[in-house]
Amino acid sequence: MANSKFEYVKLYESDDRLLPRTYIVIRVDGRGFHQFSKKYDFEKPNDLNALNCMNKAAEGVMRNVQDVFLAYGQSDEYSFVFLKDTNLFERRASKLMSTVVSTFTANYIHAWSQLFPNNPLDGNFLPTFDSRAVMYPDVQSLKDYFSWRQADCHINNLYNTTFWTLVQKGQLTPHDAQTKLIGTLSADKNEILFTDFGINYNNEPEMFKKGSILRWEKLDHKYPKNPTKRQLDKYRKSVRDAKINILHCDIIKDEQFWNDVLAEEDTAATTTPTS
Ligand code: DGT
Ligand code: MG
Ligand code: MG
Repeated sequence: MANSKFEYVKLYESDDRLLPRTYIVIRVDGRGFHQFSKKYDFEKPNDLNALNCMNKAAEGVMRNVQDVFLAYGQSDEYSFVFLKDTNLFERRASKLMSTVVSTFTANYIHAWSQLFPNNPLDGNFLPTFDSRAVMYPDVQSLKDYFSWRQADCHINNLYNTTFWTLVQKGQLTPHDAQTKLIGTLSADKNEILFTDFGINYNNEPEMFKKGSILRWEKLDHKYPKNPTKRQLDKYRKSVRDAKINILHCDIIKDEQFWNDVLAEEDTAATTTPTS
């Protein structure tokens, strides 16, 4: 109802456009996944199917939300980075966050039915996720953001692996295992695993130690400027068919990884619509 006397209410909508020429990162995180993982009996400390479910959900976001060029996930969280010059939803934070988190949740539930055919979701205990948007002004802060998340993955996984080994193989109570680990450094935990249980932490699965990185194999599906219906259909088909690679590499130290990713981002950015 254009120009009605009610239209003034639109003035109450706040302008939440994120700053131009910054890397927008949206992180989703499972709500109450401590309880959720108990309810659905996840393996401790890592449940392969649960992590794959997160990866599938993230792939759904990459395919359905344009201009996401990189994603990183661990535990119950996933971070998505947009091309620096994206103009999706005019960079409005609420639109970006709500689209990413709802697309992620829908895909998580869809993937669940395939990965857990014998463990269906209970309508009273469904998975939900929160999301936040953060802007990073330059490549260094973007790299540091990912290093922070990967370091978090490493610290938690080493702790959890040692804790659950003490409980499951060492027959300690959770309380005693926790007490034993107070004040220990990484080297001490590696030593406990190796000396007491013959476990070389280095041989643990890479996905558990490093988390998962999703990357387009090639960014050859750039969003067309002011697309016609035909161009849009072609774009959608190319995104549907494009391959997404999943990596479990070290993104803290690997300069080559960042050189490759950012070279691709640069190429794509020059052809991304800005209006
Ligand atoms: P929040 O995020 O404040 O709503 O609370 P939570 O409970 O989601 O806590 P958060 O996000 O800090 O920690 C993630 C929880 O999810 C943590 O308790 C461990 C659990 N979790 C995630 N992945 C796995 C898994 O593969 N296996 C098991 N057993 N637990 C997992
Ligand atoms: Mg959580
Ligand atoms: Mg979390």
